[in-house]
Amino acid sequence: MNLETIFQNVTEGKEAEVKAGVQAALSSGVSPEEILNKALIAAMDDVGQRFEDGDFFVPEMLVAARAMQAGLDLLKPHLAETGIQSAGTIAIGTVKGDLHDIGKNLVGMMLEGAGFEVVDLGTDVDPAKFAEAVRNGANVVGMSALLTTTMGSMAQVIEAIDDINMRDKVKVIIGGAPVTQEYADQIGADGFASDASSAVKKVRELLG
Ligand code: B1M
Repeated sequence: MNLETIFQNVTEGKEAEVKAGVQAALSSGVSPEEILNKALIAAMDDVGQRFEDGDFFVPEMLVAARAMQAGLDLLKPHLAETGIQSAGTIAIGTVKGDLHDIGKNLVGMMLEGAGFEVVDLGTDVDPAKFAEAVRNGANVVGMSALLTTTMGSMAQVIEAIDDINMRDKVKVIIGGAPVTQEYADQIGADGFASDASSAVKKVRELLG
């Protein structure tokens, strides 16, 4: 099974075929990173483009997302490095109003693989819930937003952490397609990452 076939099956939302394709690619020695970037992520970019062009609608995006997540689940153990001691606790979530979770799951998976303890707060997460996670001992808060309309909630999370006087106890990292370093600077986040592996690097850097 080649990467183009996996790509095609993700865009068509064929979950079982995606699983079989990822499994076959892994068995034939294709690296997990290559499967992730050239087949799964590339396919979701294509789906997004088709949605923008009006060729795809929400149901098509949804089945493609499910197919991608199924492939991602199979890659998870292969993306994870093993035997590293927990280097800190990261509470990660998709901000209020936003249901996109594939990128957030991928970042969480990579952080877990890099030896961090990850507390997944889910999607549509209220600012108070992020603040509560800080009170419960998280060293890092990670926020994901995929919509320009939900990005603003990131600033509210930082405010909520400020309100419980714990801003100096935690590092805040943000990401997601519409998010930029400039936006991170603007709202006073400690870091921004454009993809999952840079997120791992950034968290390591922030925790020294
Ligand atoms: Co939505 N959607 N969607 N969608 N969707 C986008 C984001 C969109 C860009 C599509 C488009 O128009 N081209 C557009 C947003 C436009 C905008 O605001 N600028 C959009 C829209 C409009 C919508 C709805 C409003 C559609 C509607 O209902 N009319 C609606 C909103 C629902 C809501 O959230 N309230 C909606 C719904 C959905 C589905 C539910 C159908 C589905 C999500 C399913 C799911 O996640 N379980 C969906 C999907 C699949 C997409 C696209 C096609 C793919 C997103 C994705 O999973 N990418 C997307 C188009 C696109 O992005 N190309 C689109 C793959 C993933 C690995 O990448 O999430 O970017 P990404 O994560 C990356 C980086 O961004 C980064 O690392 C990840 C790995 O490299 N990153 C971080 C992410 N989080 C990070 C956190 C970090 C660090 C890095 O630190 C903590």
